[in-house]
Amino acid sequence: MNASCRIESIEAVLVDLPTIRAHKLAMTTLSRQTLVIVRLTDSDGVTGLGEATTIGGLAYGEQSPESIKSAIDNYIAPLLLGTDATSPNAAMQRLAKSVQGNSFAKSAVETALLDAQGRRLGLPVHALLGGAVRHALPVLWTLASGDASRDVDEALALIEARRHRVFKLKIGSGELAADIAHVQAIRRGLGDDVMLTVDVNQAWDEPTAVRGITALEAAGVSLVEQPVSRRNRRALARLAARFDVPIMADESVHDAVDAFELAAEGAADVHALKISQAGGLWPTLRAAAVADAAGVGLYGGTLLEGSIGSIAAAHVFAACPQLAWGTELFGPLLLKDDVVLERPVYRDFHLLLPQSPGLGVQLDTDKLNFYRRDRATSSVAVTA
Ligand code: MUC
Ligand code: MG
Repeated sequence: MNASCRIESIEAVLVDLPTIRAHKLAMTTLSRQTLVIVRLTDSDGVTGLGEATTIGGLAYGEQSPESIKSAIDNYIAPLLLGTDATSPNAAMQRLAKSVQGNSFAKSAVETALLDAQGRRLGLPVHALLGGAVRHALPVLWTLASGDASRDVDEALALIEARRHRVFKLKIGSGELAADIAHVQAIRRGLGDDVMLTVDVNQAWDEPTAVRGITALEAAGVSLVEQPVSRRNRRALARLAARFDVPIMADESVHDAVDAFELAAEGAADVHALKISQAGGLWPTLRAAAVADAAGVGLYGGTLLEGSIGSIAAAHVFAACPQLAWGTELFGPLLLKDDVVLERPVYRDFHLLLPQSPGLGVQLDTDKLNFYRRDRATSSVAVTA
């Protein structure tokens, strides 16, 4: 190993991509997604890619695409430039001392460090994480067009194409009765044998959640995700104790400390793992280990990342000993286009894990230049 290999540059680029249809969640409706693409170059000429996304600017979480880029440009890159490129752990330790929070930016940078190190060593990222225990990940699809009959048609076509056979419904944006009617209509359209889950994205208070989950159980829903505010762990625990249907924490569980506290309080039956919420690939594995120790089921979550971020998460989820609830790594399929040469492969209801060095994803620089936000701004300025 060349001990003098240094990090030479870190660039964060905002990319705006259209979605294939509007995607309606409790807190926002998306018709485009912004990727923060990180490109890192080392002194031996090796490059690494990373990505962070969120949903709807500041609608989903406390970090926006713009603040992720700003944290990388102004704080993270200056701390890492000139330091050893061959130890992602040492680099992340350096950041842990001087950058509080900013888990999304840290995740994108750790991904780029691991991608570069994998390319350097000729190993896929999952090998750097200790090795894959599965090479294909089950992937569900989120029905969120906002229209139940369109959702049913979409689901039937995806089952027929053998792309997805489990569907997550996004509810919580409207009145409870309308949300329940929506779930029941989709259940009727798809029949009793199709597995349905719901994500409330924190929209309910506890009494509404009690009424809502009672009705969802009757509709044969298999999993209820984040029914109440992420901060209301006690309510989550009461709901998990009260109902048979498993309750999943998503916004409530970011890292290993959250996983520990939730597990200690018996607050959820299942934890969603998200690389951005955890602050990287290794932190995701640490949160997974806590859940494993507590006997909590695991689910591979998404923040609707494109190909780079989704494949980074896939390497981690492939390395988790337990992944009882599969994944939702469908982000690339929701985007009309992406900034990579070859998009991830989905086959027989699964995402296939790349086996080539690093992430196994190559940047398409023409597409990056076409979709980057600063390019769009300057061309508007020229035509104005
Ligand atoms: C979330 O809240 O889990 C995951 C799937 C989807 O449609 O939205 C995301 C975020
Ligand atoms: Mg969720």
